[in-house]
Amino acid sequence: MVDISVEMQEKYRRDGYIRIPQGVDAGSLGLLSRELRNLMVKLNPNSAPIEMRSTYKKAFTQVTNLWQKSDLVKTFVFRQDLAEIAATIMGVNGVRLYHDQALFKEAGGGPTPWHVDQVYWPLDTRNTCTFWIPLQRTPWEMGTLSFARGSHLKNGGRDMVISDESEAFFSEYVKQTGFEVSADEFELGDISVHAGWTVHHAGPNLTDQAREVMTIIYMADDTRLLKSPTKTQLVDRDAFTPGVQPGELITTPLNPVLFRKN
Ligand SMILES: O=C(O)CCC(=O)C(=O)O
Repeated sequence: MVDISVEMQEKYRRDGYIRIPQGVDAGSLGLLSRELRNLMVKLNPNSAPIEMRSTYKKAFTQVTNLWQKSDLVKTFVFRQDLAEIAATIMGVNGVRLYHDQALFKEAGGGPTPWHVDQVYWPLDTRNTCTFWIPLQRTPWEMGTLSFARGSHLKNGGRDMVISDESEAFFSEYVKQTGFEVSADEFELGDISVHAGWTVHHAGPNLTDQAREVMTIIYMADDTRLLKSPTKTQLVDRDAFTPGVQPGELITTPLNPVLFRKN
């Protein structure tokens, strides 16, 4: 595992996000990229031309739990070194997989509206994080992520799903609250990590090349299902933690432990 200093751990917990330079060997991303492209051609749910799509579907093509479709993807998603980084920066004993997803923002793709991820997740913990792993060098104009620094520690907008309304609400909220907004660019091998409640967005893809990203979403290994999940969260429950009842520990075969300290 790459070295994650105490300063990096503190920064993640204070800011709600961190970029890990060269967190993964660029070599393994080449093979992953080729595999994901093939899978995305087969599984792409966005058949409509971009101008006919909703704001959500203009932002990216999303396919989840690709580890179940390919051994190569499974080997990547189950990497213990990445899971150990997740446990280290969150300061937990171990992590389970919540799910993976590929997020491809095609050439000319729209912005990803400001939002928080955890509004969708029926998870009774603050210890969740997304590893956002670009599969090419990703400059600002391809649609990088930006984060509102420290927003995971405040409660604004926690009932808003990704939409034109979330974009309008959070743009104003970020300005009014005075959050600093990050603007990192990514070399191949860099990893972005953000917490489930961190307010973030991504720009449009202004280039003529797709912005390909693989994500892995981790949760602390002792995570329970919320006692009163919302309707939106129940959709995620059925997809990613099937059969788990409110208040129960999440231990389904879709949520294996990927790292645990001895
Ligand atoms: O890749 C994007 O455009 C958005 C990604 C995102 O919001 C996330 O991974 O939480």
